[in-house]
Amino acid sequence: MWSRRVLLASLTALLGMVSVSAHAATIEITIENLVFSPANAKATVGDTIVWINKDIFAHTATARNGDWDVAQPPKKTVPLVLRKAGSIDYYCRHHPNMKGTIVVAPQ
Ligand SMILES: [Cu+2]
Repeated sequence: MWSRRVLLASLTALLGMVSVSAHAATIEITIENLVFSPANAKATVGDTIVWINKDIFAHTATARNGDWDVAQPPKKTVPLVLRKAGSIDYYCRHHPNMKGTIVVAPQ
């Protein structure tokens, strides 16, 4: 039979796992034919954005407010952990017509 202490320890471990997974989502944004898709994404501080560049061109994901500037080599997947909340407009420095927005909610 399980003692109350063992039961409590198991429950705490279980809750810890649940809260970790609830706070660390990964959001994929594909770059294909010079388009970010989806162009509008929602995330929470601590989440990871993963850009998947399917093009044969180099791109960037450059925040207009200067928060981040992420190089996107051709045919590569590049992650970024979001550290600050806000509505962040970004674009590609090589192709300024490429635009996206990530709305980052506080944790
Ligand atoms: Cu580009």
